[in-house]
Amino acid sequence: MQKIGFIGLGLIGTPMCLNLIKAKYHVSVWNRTKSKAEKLVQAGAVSLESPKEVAESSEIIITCVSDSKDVKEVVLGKTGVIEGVHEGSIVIDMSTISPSVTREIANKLSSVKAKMLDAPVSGGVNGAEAGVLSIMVGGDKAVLGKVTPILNELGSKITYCGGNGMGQVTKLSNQIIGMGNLAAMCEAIVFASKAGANPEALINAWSAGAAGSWMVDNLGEKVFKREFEPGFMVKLAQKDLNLVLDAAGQMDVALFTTPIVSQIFRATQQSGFSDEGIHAYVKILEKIAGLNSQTDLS
Ligand code: NA7
Repeated sequence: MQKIGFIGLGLIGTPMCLNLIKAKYHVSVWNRTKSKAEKLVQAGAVSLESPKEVAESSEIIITCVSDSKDVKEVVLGKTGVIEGVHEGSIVIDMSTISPSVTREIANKLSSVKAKMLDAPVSGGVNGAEAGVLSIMVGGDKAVLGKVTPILNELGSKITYCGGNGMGQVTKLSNQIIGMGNLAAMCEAIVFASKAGANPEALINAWSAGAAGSWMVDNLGEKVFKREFEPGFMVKLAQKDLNLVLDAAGQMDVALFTTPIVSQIFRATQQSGFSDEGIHAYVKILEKIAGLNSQTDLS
């Protein structure tokens, strides 16, 4: 079985990495905050001292860190992946970052004969734990063929989207829809709650009709139960919408809903909810509407 290196053991990276260990792959790991690697070591991974070491001892290197600059740092930095790769190494970046930065990193890796796929994911922590993520892949299709068995351990839907950067373009467009959906659901919750609607009736009715969505099914009830632990954090949603707006600006594409949603996420962040789940977005709307708390569903 191929040797896999995993870099970035955050909320999403950790369960993904655990699934690879469970699938009996030989996995080495590196995380900036070393203590987060302990859980993986207990499960059978080997913890190494740098992304370079991980690349030296692996055929496939997966990165799952926060933003464009962070992927650049772990891949192209002084003790980065690029210093340890060998001919034929495959780097799979599963972070959500800028399409243009992705292409820049892929070009640098190809100059040392390593291949890169961008493979951002959708589905949150629950999807990562259950191994049912939607994985959007950019890069060489033949390279994807070589790592498909690995991606099958992480996701239930793998979509080939085109050359390098197109996985990221697909993911960013996914975020336009997803965060727009979340924003609409939060507005609907505040509107109906202020009118005195029953939370359970709302969720039942919405999910069965045209308003049904992943957001309604997964986060609607959490809003009513006031459960804001993150599956996907406010600060990362804000990061993704900034990536969307940057890329749209580069292409001169006018977007109308996304900038408003982004500003409300910024207000959510500035109000101290940066590390909460994305549905904390509702708290800003509740405040503006003079609505302090929702009825508990239970
Ligand atoms: P988290 O839980 O915020 O985790 C982020 C991870 O990225 C975590 O392991 C961080 O290390 C690591 N990180 C961030 N910046 C760096 C730099 N500069 N160098 C090394 N490591 C870094 O995010 P998620 O797991 O939810 O999401 C990860 C990506 O998938 C992100 O692009 C999402 O949009 C999708 P730390 O533990 O803080 O030392």
